Order: sequence, then C-alpha cells, then structure tokens
Amino acid sequence: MKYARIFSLVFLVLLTRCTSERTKLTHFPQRWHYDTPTPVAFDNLKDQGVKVIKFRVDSIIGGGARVGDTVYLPPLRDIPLGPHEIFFYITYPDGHREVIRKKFTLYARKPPARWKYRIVAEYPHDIHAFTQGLEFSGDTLYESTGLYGKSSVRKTDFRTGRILKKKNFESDIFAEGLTLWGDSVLVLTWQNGKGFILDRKFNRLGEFPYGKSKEGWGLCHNDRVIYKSDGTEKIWILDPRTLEEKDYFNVYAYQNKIKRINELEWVEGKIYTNIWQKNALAVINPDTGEVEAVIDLSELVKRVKHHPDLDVLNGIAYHKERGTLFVTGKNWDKIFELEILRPEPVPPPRPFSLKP
Ligand SMILES: [Ca+2]
Repeated sequence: MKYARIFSLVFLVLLTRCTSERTKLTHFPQRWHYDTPTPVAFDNLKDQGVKVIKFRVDSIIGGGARVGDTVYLPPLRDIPLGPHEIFFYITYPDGHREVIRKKFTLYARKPPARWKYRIVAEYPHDIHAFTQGLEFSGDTLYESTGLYGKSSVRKTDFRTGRILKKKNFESDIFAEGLTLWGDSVLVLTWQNGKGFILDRKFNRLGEFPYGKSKEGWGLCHNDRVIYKSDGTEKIWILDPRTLEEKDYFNVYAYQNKIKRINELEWVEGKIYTNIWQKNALAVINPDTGEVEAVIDLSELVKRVKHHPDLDVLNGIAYHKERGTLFVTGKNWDKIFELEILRPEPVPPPRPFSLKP
C-alpha cells in the first residue's frame, strides 16, 4: 500500500514535470464560483487539433469543450467551497499527452442578499453577562457566558431578564457556545479542548473532547446533527450520539472566506451566525457552505448602554413559535427581538410558448 502510494506520487510528479511541452494556460482565474461554468484558455490548442480536454477536481472527472483556444469547464457542484486543485489531461491527435496542474479557490455562486429587519421588542439583559451561547427551549432562554473566573450557564425569563437558574464554571474554564440536545445542555470551552454535557438543572453528566477543530466557539443543531464553529472558516459536523467530529465544511461568500465564525443558530433550514468583531449576521446554506444573505445589525449597538466593558454583538436565538430572532451582545444591557424581513423569492419566468 505504502509503495503504491509512493509510486503514484512519483508518477504524478513525472506527469506534472513534463507539462507545458506544447501548450500552456494563458487564462486561469484563481477565483471560481460554485455551480458556475468557468472558461480557461490555453495557447494554440486549436492549431494543434485538440478537441476536448479532460479534467479532474477531487473525485469529479469531466471534459471541457474547446472553442478556439478557450475551454469551457462545466459548473462544479457537490464539492466543498475553498481551495482545490485541478488537473488538466490533454491528448493531442498524435497520441502525445500532457498534464497541467493548477490551484484555485471555490467561492459562493452569487453575492449575498442584504436582508433587513424590524425590531419587535427590547428586553433587559444582564449587563455583566459576557454572552457566548443563546438558545430557546420553549419560552426559556438558555445562555452561556465566558471569561476566566466569570464563565457560567444560566436560564432566564426573556421578558424580564430574571435569572431562573445559574451555575458558574471553575475559574480555569472559559465557556463558549451552547446548544440543547434532548434533555442535555452542551457547553463548549474556548481553549480547554473539551465541552461539557449538563442536564437541564446544570448537573455535569460528562465531557466530550474536541477532534481536529482548533477551539470551541459556537454550537447549534437541526435535530439530526450538531454544528460547531472553532473560530476559523470551518463549521464542524458532530454526531449527536457520540459528539465526535465527523466532517466539516468551509464557509465562503462570493468574494471572501468567512473567518472567525462565532455563535450559531439553526433557523428554518439555514445556519445563522455572527462573525467575531462584526455587528452583522451571515445566513449560511448548510449544504454548500455559501453565505446567502447578510443582516447588518450595527444600528442595535447604538441602542445599548455604553460602558467600559461593552463588547461585540454575540448571541442568536430563534424562537420557533414567535418566528422571531433574539440577538444580544457581550455585556449588553438589552436583548432585541427581531423580525427578519426576507425578500419573497422571485418566481422563475414562465416558459415561452407560441401556443395561444
Ligand atoms: Ca444560538
């Protein structure tokens, strides 16, 4: 097995080294978009009689038709956003073959929509709560807070801000995001390399270690899997039975990689997140990792009490029955209930018909 791997590597290196004998790429965009055809151009393919170029990206193998010296590659789907390599396999009419290898990055298919919101209500929030995680169970709001020596998990009456139950963590624990799974409360730590499993009364039932994720930042779930952010562009997918990290996807918008993904919330089939140090939410398609919409919440910061410990927006909780989103921030004295104003989807055009 080991020798087979070495052999394929040597073979690949040899193939790659004998590239560009007869042609080279003259146009190759570094930035590709999901599900969008990409044209690349070579020099003198036409004169040499090459009709079709085969390519491979991950497990996708396909062909691109040549028009002049440009080759139109079909839309790429079902592969993660982020960095990739493509191999072009060129066969000339006389049987000579070449391989050209290039790197590119796959971004979202279109720029994010800009969604608006309406403030439904404002409620009191503990001004000393360094909010990390926020999630509803019915009308009860669960919240985790961070900082060494101040980390806690609590449940509150969202209308009054009254704390119904609170438990502090040990002083060497910096708590992060939380999610509710069955009868348990899962709370991350930032850099302690593990999360805690608590019951709804906050008794500790166990711990779970992190896998390849770097740190603990945010959690949410969709009743099938648990999603975890780690402060990078990655969202990890955890098996809810074992809390093992099974997979991840990268989050990209049309123009940029989304780093520092923080608190998470599952809302009607999408993952809402706030980005650390940005007073905005991003709406992520969990099937592709694309940012489909952004919601600018910078106006909310102007409505909270300004004091020396005031920190960034963090904390998103969806109230299913009310259909509203609750957002707050670290040491904010308010929690806002928002109605998100999603534009109506544009219906597809009716097919053209000559029949009356
Ligand atoms: Ca949340």
